[in-house]
Amino acid sequence: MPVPTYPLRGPRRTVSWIAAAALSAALLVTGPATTSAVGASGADVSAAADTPVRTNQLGYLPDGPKRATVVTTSAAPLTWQLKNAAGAAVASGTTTVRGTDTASREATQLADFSSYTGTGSGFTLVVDGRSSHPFAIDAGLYKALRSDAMSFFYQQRSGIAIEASLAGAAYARPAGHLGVAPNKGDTSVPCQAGVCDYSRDVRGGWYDAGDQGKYVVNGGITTWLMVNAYERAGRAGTAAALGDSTLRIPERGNSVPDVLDEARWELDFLLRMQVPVGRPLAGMAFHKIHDAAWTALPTRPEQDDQQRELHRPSTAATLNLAATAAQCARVYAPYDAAFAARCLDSARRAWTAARANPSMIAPDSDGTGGGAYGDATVSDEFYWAAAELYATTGEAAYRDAVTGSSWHTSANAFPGAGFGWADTSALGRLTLATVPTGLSASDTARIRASVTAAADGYLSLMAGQGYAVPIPSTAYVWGSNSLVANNAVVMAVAHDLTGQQRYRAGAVETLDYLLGRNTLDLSYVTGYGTRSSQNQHHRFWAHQADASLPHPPAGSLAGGPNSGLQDPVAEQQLPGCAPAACYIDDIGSYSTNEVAVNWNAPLVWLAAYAAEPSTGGGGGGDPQPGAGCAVTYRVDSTWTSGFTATVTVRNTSTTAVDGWTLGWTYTGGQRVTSAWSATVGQSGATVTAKDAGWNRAIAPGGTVSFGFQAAVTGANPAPTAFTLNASACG
Ligand code: 9MR
Ligand code: 9MR
Repeated sequence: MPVPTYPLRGPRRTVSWIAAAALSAALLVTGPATTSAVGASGADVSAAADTPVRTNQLGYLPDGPKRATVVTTSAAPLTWQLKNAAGAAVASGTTTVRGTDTASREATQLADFSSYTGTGSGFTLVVDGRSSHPFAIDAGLYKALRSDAMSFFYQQRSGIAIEASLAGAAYARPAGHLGVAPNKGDTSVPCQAGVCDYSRDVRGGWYDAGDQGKYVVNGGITTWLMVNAYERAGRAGTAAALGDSTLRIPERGNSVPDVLDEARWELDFLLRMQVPVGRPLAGMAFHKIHDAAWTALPTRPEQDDQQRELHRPSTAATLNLAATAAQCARVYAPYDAAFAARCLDSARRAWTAARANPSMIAPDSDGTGGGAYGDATVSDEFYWAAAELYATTGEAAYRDAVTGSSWHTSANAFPGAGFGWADTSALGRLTLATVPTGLSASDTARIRASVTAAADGYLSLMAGQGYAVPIPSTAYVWGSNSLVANNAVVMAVAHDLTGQQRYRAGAVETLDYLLGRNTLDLSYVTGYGTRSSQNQHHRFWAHQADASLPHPPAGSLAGGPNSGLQDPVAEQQLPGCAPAACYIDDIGSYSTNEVAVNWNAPLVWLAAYAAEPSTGGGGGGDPQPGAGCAVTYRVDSTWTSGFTATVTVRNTSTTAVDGWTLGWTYTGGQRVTSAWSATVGQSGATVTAKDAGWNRAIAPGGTVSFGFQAAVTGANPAPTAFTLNASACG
């Protein structure tokens, strides 16, 4: 539903949300696919850091945090200068000494130039005579990444030719694993000996990573994140940016949001992985399908001649299917009711089968020819699946499974290191926090508070580090970049729930780390930044191993530093590395430098989030003399007897606001019951919201948001007018 924006006074009309969203959708696809030669700048990314002034190499959002880390032996603060493309200083200040950073073992200082809100490209930050890489300050910074990070999924598709017109000539390839020799899959795949005596058509889906295995467990979290990005955008009023014809995929123009088309490629595969009715263990999901033996590097998908095999069903895979199929039933219903019904039927059968077979554990030892994805603890997967089934159906049996799970009240539902394919309780929590359910208001409030508490934990982790990374120094494990990104997703949801800018700042600042503000002075996203990863472990994007093959396409996220050094290249090249430095951009280092669907998925989520206007409500633009203020009123979630909403006040004048009171009238009998970030009172139908003190100031062009919960019976009409008592707003 579009978010209405109400201009309060002054000649300037605020851009309506629909127009702004349509504009960003139109800008998303800009002709031919991005095929820009990765590393064409000639930058030698194998070298150590180029500059001690570490920034997000892509750049910064005008209204976002703008911080850089400076590595220096100086014990005293240093002067920083922000220079524009012409080399003129446009801002300056003094760094803050941070001391030694545990994860990188570097002495760091912090330069904060957040107060600069000018825009352009070619900015540099200069400290102590050293210059950062050039970067942009631009509200549209993340639009291309949103589209490229999604294209990664299209290009990972199994069972379909990758078209030059969509991916670029270098990335085109014939379909892999459609039963055409030398492929021995995936249209009729037998089980491993002793598992089943029939074959299944398990074509489609995405290849997991640099290998061409397809794993239900990892497909689950990946699909969930992608579909969640769309469901979340619907609440934020920004879904159009992920709508039809926004991506470079074959389904453009079919009237279904492109992000859902892409996710459906995997969902169709996940449904095929379910043991059919009438067979032993019907309803369970096979854990995975992959080659009998590891293929060599490189191996193009269509040239893989290994036998493909189904591995035994597991409880974890079955619950991943139940969770994502239940989410599918909810989110796809408006676009394809029959598909949604199929998803729900599959989800229910999976749930029932998992309950009947609760301890079919996939072992860590099953790692020949494909990854193991072993997971001995499945209570968190039960919780996640129950949450999705409950949010979709509202049925008591699923509610009881939610409230009866130890994960419903556990303080560890958001793991300190970050959620991941084996730790899925957070996914259940995020759904229950954001999708209206019949849980009591107090239970919902408690779940929401657990999201913001987790986000506050990540913020404090960031504050304690030289590079503001939301993971502890002990969490640089295989795929650490995905833990970093997943924690940023939690902060972004906390922002959605509360409107509090510090959470948005945390999520956005986390992108700085991934895009170059780190000890290696390296962007882990191919093609983004002056120095970026380009030799990730992949059997087709294997340019480093075979010059006739391409590098990974722009928008591919490397797994990131892994202090475990779990491959021969890392073992040989990185002994003694500081945790955050245990990374090498070498195709052989699969434990630090692979790509994977579950790692690119939170990148998609975050890029979509960071690409949208910060209020989620359009408007914005430069402040105009004589203009007043604008108010955005947004209902975030509704349930039978209540709702929560976020109200944003934007100062569109050129004078700072110091203290504000906002009023409106309800026509539907709504009663505000609690509020955050403002003092809200109600007398009859009239509601009055006063700043909370700490947020009394609104800079020119700036915004302040507050939220509240209210009771309602029946219709919930939004207020049609606001009165604002604030100096600059007249
Ligand atoms: O190449 C594989 C990579 O995609 C996986 O992530 C990794 C871990 O499961 O294993 C891979 O590497 C194998 C390599 O290609 C050949 N030697 C055995 C390796 C598995 O231990
Ligand atoms: O992401 C997985 C990581 O958590 C594990 O530690 C690692 C070793 O088991 O495997 C990772 O997943 C790989 C999978 O096994 C095979 N395809 C590539 C995945 C990413 O490296």
